[in-house]
Amino acid sequence: MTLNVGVIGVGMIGQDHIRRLTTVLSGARVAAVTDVDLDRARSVAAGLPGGARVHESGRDLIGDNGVDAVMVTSWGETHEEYVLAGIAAGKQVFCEKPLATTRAACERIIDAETATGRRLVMVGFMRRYDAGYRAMKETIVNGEIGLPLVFHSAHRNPAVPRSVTTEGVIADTCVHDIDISRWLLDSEVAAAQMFRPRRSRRAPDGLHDPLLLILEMSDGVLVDIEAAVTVHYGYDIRGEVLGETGTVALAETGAVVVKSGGRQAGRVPDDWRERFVRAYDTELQQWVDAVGAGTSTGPSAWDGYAATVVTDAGIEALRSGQRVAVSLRDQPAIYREGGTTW
Ligand code: NAI
Ligand code: ISE
Repeated sequence: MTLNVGVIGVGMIGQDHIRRLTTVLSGARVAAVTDVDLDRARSVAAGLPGGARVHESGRDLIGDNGVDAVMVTSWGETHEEYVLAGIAAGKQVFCEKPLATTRAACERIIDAETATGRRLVMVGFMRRYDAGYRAMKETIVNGEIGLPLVFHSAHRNPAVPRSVTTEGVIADTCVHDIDISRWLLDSEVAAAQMFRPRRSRRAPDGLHDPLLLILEMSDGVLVDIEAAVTVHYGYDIRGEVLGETGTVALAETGAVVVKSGGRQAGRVPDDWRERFVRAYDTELQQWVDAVGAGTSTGPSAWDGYAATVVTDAGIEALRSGQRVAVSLRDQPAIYREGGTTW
């Protein structure tokens, strides 16, 4: 059976996911699209083999009987409305990060999903499907480096639009490092602190870049997250866990290393699309397969909630200059039973 997917928001990642659903993955097709920019939605639909229905709103798309499952790839502030509407319609929803932009919004989603008694939401934390991060996790779980002590995570983007704010970097960029910290270390965040290193002269007005976010995990592990979004040289994701008896780090990602003229060089990816291309493919194939089989998989609404609670704490720490304690509500049973990717 082919899964008919409806896509809300056909900007950069929406179009990239539509490409993979249409030409890379198996078991799904894009049946309908919508966007506040209707011309963009029409043009994307026209480019699909056999076309796709264009809806005037996300709610219309969710109500379309020919849409089996919903993909939310619109701006973060709009996610809550569509995820709640998808849950109300009893449809499986793949929501790009962040699940929602506030703790309260994420809690409303958790309440709505919990009331159905089953998981309907998967959040797009694709790093969990990256071969490098999976090998890191396996190394830690196998005990090869002893207990983890410190995790260094660097998240570097070449450039960002002028509209991006310092707080936006925490909510939109650091959220990936926060999720991967919880997943790799298998523990929750207990407190957050923010530091502002010397500001890059290349940062646009109003943006403090880079930032340093320090997380205290509940088992005492410390995480330092360097977010730098104007590095110019490429998209560079780095990670190393120091353990009691060893260390495990992400390898460089280029296919080859060129040695010439006394120097060696390798490719630095342009952006997240290139760096995580396989991770996005795997993430979405697993979603399609799970939905087709009537089950759920992957990062849950609980994971989305936990990450947003920490980004909220990071933003508060940035404003106050203080250490901010983090606490989560009790975890509902549906998030403790099966359906995980590890
Ligand atoms: P974008 O600005 O390129 O595309 C967003 C699209 O959503 C635009 O076409 C916009 O017109 C549309 N839109 C906005 N509000 C809408 C609404 N209420 N209803 C329908 N359409 C609406 O943004 P981008 O970069 O594609 O990001 C979209 C989402 O995906 C964000 O939540 C972002 O954080 C996430 N994202 C995740 C990535 C990942 O690595 N997992 C990478 C890039 C983005
Ligand atoms: C973007 O929204 C993403 O999610 C990318 O993975 C991240 O690297 C980038 O900083 C965000 O703006």
